Amino acid sequence: MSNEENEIKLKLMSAAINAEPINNIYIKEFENLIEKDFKEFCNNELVVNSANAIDNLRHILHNMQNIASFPELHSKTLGAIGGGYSSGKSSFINSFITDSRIKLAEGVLPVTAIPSYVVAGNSPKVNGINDKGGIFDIDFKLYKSINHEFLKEFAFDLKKIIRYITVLCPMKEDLFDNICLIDTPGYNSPSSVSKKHDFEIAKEYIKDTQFFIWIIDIERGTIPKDDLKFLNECGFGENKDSVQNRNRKLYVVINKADLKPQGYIEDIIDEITEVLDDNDIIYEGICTYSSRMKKIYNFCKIDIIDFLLDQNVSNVIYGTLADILDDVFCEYYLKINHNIKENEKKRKEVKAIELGMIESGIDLDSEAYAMIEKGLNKLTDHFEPEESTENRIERLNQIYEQFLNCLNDFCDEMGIDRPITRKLRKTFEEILVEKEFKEEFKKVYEVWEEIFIMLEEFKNLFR
Ligand SMILES: Nc1nc2c(ncn2[C@@H]2O[C@H](COP(=O)(O)OP(=O)(O)OP(=O)(O)O)[C@@H](O)[C@H]2O)c(=O)[nH]1
Ligand SMILES: [Mg+2]
Repeated sequence: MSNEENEIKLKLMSAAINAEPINNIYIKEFENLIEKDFKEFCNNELVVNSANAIDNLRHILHNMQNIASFPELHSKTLGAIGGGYSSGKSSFINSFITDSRIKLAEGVLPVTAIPSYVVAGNSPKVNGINDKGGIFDIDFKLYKSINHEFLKEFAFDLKKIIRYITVLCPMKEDLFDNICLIDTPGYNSPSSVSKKHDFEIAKEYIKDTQFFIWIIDIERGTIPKDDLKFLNECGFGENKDSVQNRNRKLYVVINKADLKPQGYIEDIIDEITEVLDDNDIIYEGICTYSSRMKKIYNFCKIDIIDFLLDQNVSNVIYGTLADILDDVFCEYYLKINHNIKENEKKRKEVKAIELGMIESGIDLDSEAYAMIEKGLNKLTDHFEPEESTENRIERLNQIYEQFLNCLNDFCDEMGIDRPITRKLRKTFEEILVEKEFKEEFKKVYEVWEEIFIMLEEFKNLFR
């Protein structure tokens, strides 16, 4: 290694280690609310699995940290690019970047080691975000060479310190002004420790995304079994409920089509479509593409450009985060009410037993009756509320409001749009009614969509 190379590496390492997180009072406040106030609240309310609730609140916090580190991302629709290693994920993104100075690292050996969040912007900029949420500059030239091999030369695992990289660069405008593409490491990189671990990491990347583009190398001749397994685990197959799949859309790209003759390209798209259908994978479209030639060869359903155009709408992040918050506290609201009603029901049942005994003509002065009555009274006490319903709901309202105000203040400071209705806090009843309405609407919409597809197929039959 030359002296110059050594120096570059040292510089990167110290920048990555020393970058301090953005100091944002609302992020600190939100963290404190989780770690102190909410944990205390959970000690009083045991009706809900608090571990899940805390995970969801931390998920909001994590999003707030991401927004603060890279504000250009906050209103974007997130799309992850996934697929086997060397299938051409990074090259696929490169094919849309219009400034030759910026390029994601590509290569035949496993390359992408740290995920990159790529957003369109006129002045190119590459930043690394470390494990504390601190930001540091990365030189364009250096960025091109950050791959598995490069990272191996460090004495420790730099991947654990650099959480992700953000890339601002000129891209095809009409397609990407509202999109952020995430370049992920292959889910099956041969240099990795364990396949299961890779699967889990890759799944984490798609957790917050609205769409997913799956890249297959045309040279594989089909869609590999592991790809199908992965897509299924991500909720695109029959196994829809396994991972939260908030209406995420899937598009499949068969890459490197420039390497094959036209006849082969036509056959392979039919073959892969058939396998996807046989495995009940739900996808919006599939195409054969060459990242090298920047060319679409053929497609099924819609082509990749139209798919990207459909995704290119601004994403209201506030709504997504506020919905998660609502879900956490609505669950408490429902469970507290359920718990109160259940106890009331049990008290009535105990009373009914007592009345039944009296009606049966039991000797009220007998020792047996006295014993049973004592037992029943104890049972009634057991179901007696220790605290009034009003108190419990009031405490719930208070902590919910603290979280919501903190999130609102944070969004205002970051310039994130908030729908006007959210400025007035809704009651839990209103939130629940709204949720029910949304679910009903979704069901009706799905039926309409099915009818529409059937009509299209019917029309095609007579063409
Ligand atoms: N001929 C041809 N080669 C391609 C195309 N796309 C990518 N490649 C090549 O395939 C190899 C892998 O491409 P990458 O973009 O690094 O693949 P990746 O999926 O990002 O790989 P990992 O990050 O290692 O998982 C590189 O050598 C690319 O030059 C294409 O459309 N045509
Ligand atoms: Mg890559």
